[in-house]
Amino acid sequence: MPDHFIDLRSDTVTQPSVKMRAAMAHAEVGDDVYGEDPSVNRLEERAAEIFGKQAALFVPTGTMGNCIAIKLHTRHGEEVVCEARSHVLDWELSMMAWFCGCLARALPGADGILAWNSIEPVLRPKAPHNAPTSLVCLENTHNMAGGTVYPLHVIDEICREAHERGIPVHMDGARIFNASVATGAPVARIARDADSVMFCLSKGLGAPVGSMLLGPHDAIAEGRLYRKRLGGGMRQAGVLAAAGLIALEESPERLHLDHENARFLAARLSEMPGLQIDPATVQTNILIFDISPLGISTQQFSLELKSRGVLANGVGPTLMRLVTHLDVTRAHCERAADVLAEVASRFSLRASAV
Ligand code: TLP
Repeated sequence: MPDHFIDLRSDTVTQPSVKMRAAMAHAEVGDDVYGEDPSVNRLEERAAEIFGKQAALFVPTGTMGNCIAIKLHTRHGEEVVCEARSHVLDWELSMMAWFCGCLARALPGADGILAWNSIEPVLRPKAPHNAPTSLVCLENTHNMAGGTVYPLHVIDEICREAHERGIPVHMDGARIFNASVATGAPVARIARDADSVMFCLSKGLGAPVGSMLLGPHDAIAEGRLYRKRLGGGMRQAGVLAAAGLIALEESPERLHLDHENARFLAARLSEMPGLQIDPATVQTNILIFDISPLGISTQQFSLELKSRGVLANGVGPTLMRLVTHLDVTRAHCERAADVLAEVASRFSLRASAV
């Protein structure tokens, strides 16, 4: 996208920093399929250390990381409990079914957050008519619920109760560092009891490519084979890992700025005619708001914003999403808010005239 656009479509759109590009240019590399890429090995060791897990696997995307995790924990024909708007269900081209052969048991969670008392009744034992539940997936932060964060005691209870029944828990922690900033708890504490956790280097942390899957040695060794099967054996991937290491070490400490910018935008949006959002629900870097009172589609709303230099996507017929990230400053947010106000006023006037 040309420079003059303020891009709030996702935190995936960030550009690698000058420091990342320099590290990529000078990265020590080897063939990672042979386990010989020193930069990838360093990134995997460092991620495992930060998360307090035995091992880590560098994967090209969060989608691949989640898919490998689900495959590791399940067998064909089994059930996976997940939230009804979760990324593993809605945004990963049904890899849970297509590759893992599993059925999603989708549960609506208030603000995207599941609780043990809603999970327990849908668990299915192995029985003549039942495919057993073999995994619980938690998404933290929850993207489509607006970047919401799991309280620690909720994760702890879900993991404890699931484990008592022999069911593992996978955490889709694509934005777990945002959850860490919001709760003040280290990522190792948040994911402490999860059997596997995936996080993305290429979202708020700002790396150009890559995600990590973490868990026990044996599972990650097997995960390496699934990564290869899925075409994710990336050879001299150290050029990517070098940027990932910088993202991992340096970016978490600036994420609070993205959260402050999201709260600023939410406060402004809540005062605009025809836009519905409760600013108190914005906990991290994602805002979701309803434009139904304007009487236009989210596609049209996006086009109106785009023609004024702001990029934002619809995530449903009446829901829009804004995501703050490291390439969006407070000044950008102020400009974007002015543009949103102009479009909202114009169409709410038109809606009230009809
Ligand atoms: N999310 C993307 C889109 O796919 C919707 C975005 O713009 O937010 N888990 C969660 C919670 C995610 O939000 C995403 C990406 C992924 C997994 C997958 O990561 P990638 O895009 O690397 O496959």
